[in-house]
Amino acid sequence: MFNGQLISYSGVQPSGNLTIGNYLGAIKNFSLYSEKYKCFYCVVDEHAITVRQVPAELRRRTYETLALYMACGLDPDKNTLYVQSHVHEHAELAWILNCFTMFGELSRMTQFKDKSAKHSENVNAGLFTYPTLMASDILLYQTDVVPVGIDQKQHVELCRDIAERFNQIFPDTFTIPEPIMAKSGMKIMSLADPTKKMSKSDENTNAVVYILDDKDTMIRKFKRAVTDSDTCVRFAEGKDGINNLMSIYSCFTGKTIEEIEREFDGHGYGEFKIAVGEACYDALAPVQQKFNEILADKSYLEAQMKKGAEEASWYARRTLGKVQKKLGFVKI
Ligand code: ATP
Ligand code: LTN
Repeated sequence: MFNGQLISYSGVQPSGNLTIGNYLGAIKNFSLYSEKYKCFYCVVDEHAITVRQVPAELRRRTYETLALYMACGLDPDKNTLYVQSHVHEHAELAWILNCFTMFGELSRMTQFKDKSAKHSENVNAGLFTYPTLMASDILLYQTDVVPVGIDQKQHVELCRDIAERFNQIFPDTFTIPEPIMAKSGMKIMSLADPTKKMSKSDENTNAVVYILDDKDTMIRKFKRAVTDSDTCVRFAEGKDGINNLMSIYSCFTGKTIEEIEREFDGHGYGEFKIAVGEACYDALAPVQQKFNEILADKSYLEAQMKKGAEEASWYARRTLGKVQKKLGFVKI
């Protein structure tokens, strides 16, 4: 809450091409809050460098992620859309929060365990303290709700713990945020291994459907999706692959699982997979078209980036100033 206004905040890393997991689990839901909340959606480039990035690609993806926010329906006049490194308060508050976060808490984070196993040659301190930078993002804006996929729930809960700890010592500093997750779509699974989350940094590009994939590519990937030896399209325990495809189809068409089971009664997996690919493309084609238009106008994007950073800075400065004062930092 900021000046009586409810706040929604979230971020996406420009660490790869965005997937339908990012879309269904996060970005698609961002615009649901535009009317009732003051919304901040950030391209978190500082988070992305916890894993090595090629500079030119990071730069390109930062523009692309911002363009994709807009193409997915986030109006820059109604939402504050900006890039994390343009607002230096994020890194400053993160340092302070590091001093209120326990080593044991960070050690328990699943994402840290997964990413340090995946990047064993580069287990850097930033990867370890990643959740305090995320807490800083959220707390700087006195956020009420954080729309995320389920994999980020643990980080938002840690953010709540840090904020409560800080508030106990220095009362009324931070709003305590709530993670909110889409009912379906909060965890889209890999097409190659449906027990694993679909992830934009997966090296197997066949496991992942990107928002910007063309129609043939989408259909080809769904056709190759790992399923089971059953032939009947029904949602059941142990049928991870088919369950995942049914969830994706449900998210893109708005149909319930029961409706989907009825629709494909007597039809095989092959037919169903093609229908999933077509529904996915039909829903994303307008996003792709808008994305290409926005990305073509770099000066427009840069102007929006600047405007977003100025808006965000105003809020961030206020919270950081309050925190510094409470801590006893001398103001000059
Ligand atoms: P990386 O592979 O680089 O870790 P990622 O694909 O996990 O990236 P993030 O930038 O970390 O994506 O996540 C952005 C948002 O998308 C977060 O809210 C996250 O919870 C959500 N998200 C990511 N993957 C999925 C998924 N497979 N299903 C649902 N939501 C997802
Ligand atoms: N950690 C998140 C991205 C992220 C975020 C945030 C999400 C960074 N800062 C603030 C919500 C709120 C991720 O890896 N998906």
